[in-house]
This record gives sequence, structure tokens and C-alpha cells, in this order.
Amino acid sequence: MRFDVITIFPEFFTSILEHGLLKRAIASGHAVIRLHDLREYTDDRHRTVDDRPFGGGPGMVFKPEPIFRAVEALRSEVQEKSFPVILLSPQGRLLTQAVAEELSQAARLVLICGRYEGVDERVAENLATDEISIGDFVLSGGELAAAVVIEATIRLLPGVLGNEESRQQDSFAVPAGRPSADGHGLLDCPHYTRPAEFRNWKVPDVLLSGDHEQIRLWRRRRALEKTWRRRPDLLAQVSLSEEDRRWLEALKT
Ligand code: 9D3
Repeated sequence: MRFDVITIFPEFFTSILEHGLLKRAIASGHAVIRLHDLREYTDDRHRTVDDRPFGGGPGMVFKPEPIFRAVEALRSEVQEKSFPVILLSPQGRLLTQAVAEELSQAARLVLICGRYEGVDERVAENLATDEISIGDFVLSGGELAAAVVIEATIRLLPGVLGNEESRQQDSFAVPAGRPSADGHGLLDCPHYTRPAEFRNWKVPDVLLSGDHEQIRLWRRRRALEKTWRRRPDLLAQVSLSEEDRRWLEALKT
């Protein structure tokens, strides 16, 4: 899968591309990430990317011309002219695991990172095919959001997690079902490792008992409990057994 990122801060991405999963996905050829400096697509001496908003108001707005020029330069490189062009913006649809799965189906994505107060609306209306936000909080620009989209998408590509089972296995190993962030499961149960006692805090006995049925039940209950307390919205999307329902009822009393 190929990613083209249009940004005024290409160097912003270098460290995340040099570590962990993204580094491996690039080294193994599963992902190609090209960074494009928006200023390279300006045509004035000052390499101007922004201007004052029509109608007045604070701050600056990204001009449309450099962004159109950058995307059109990418289009002219390839046969296939129709690929998703995503504007990262606070007005976009929310990134979820389902959206990441949808994006991971594309052979190629263009990501446009805005800055300042925003991007000329003609980019959203006539150039971008999609507008995505990573959540209801204020960032200073689209770069961190683009990095989040890239990581969430790349880890879904076949072969990237190394062993194809690990993702699947997650969903079996976690009695709660699929991992929390995918929006189809419960929050994860607590995890512990050695030492069994650390500064007087003990690992729950059941986890040391070797009784796998009791361990499974304990994990399921902790996951149900944490989800009910912190993310009751997730419970609505999960299929619950009779045993689960009884435990939830017990929690509520
Ligand atoms: C404080 C400025 N806001 C005035 C009401 C508007 C605003 C403009 C531009 C807020 C943030 C930004 C820059 N943010 C992004 O480009 C962005 C973003 C985000 O801020 N939150 C979550 N997802 C994203 S994706 C891109």
C-alpha cells in the first residue's frame, strides 16, 4: 500500500517511520510512504501556503492552489487516477477501526495535512474524497492525525503483523472478544506479569492457580466490569451470554 502525505512539516514523520511496526512494514515492502512538502508546490518567491480568511477573523487559511497542484502532480504519475484523497480535519468523520479497515482496502491513499485555522473549503469540496478527524479534541494540525491513520491502516495489511494469527489470536486469547478499540468488543481485562508480588501489590490468586476455566471466567468478568464502568456505549454492540448478563446484573446491584 502506498501513502502520499502532503504537509508543510515532512520531517515531522521521520521518527515514526523509523520505529517498530511502520519501520518493519516499510522494510518488508508492505508499505511505501512518500512525504511531499507543500511548499514545493507554491510558485512565489516566499513559497506562500496560507493567506488571510475572506470575511475576516483570526488566523490564516491554507490556500487551495498548492494543495490542488500537489494532488494533481501525484495523479499524473499513475495510470489509476481514482484513489482516496483524505483531508485530515476536525470536521471529518471520526476514525474508527471500521474506517481503518475500509482504508486498508485501498492500494493507495493521499493524506492532506492542514495547519492554522483551516484549509480553503474548495479542497474539501472539490479535491478530497473523504474528510477524517481522529477525535473531538483540538490539535494544531493534521500531521499527528495522519500518522494515526497511517499506523491504524498499515497494521491491518495482510502480513504486516508478521504472524497472521497474532491478530486473530488476540481475539481468542482475550476472552472479551475482539480488542477494545475495534468497536466490536469489550475493553480488555487486566494483565499481569512477574513478580507475583510488587511493593505489596499482589497479582490476583486466580491467575496463579492454573485453573484455566476459572481464569477464563475471571478475565471475562473483569472485561465486562471495566467496560460497563468506563465505556457502557460498547456494551450495546457486544453479544452477551446468559452468564455475562447475570454478572452485569450483579454489578449493578
Ligand atoms: C482552535 C481552532 N479551532 C477554532 C474553532 C478550529 C481548528 C482549526 C484547525 C481546530 C483545529 C485545527 C487543526 N486540527 C486539525 O487539522 C485536525 C484535527 C484535530 O484538531 N482534531 C482531531 N482530528 C483532527 S484531523 C486534523
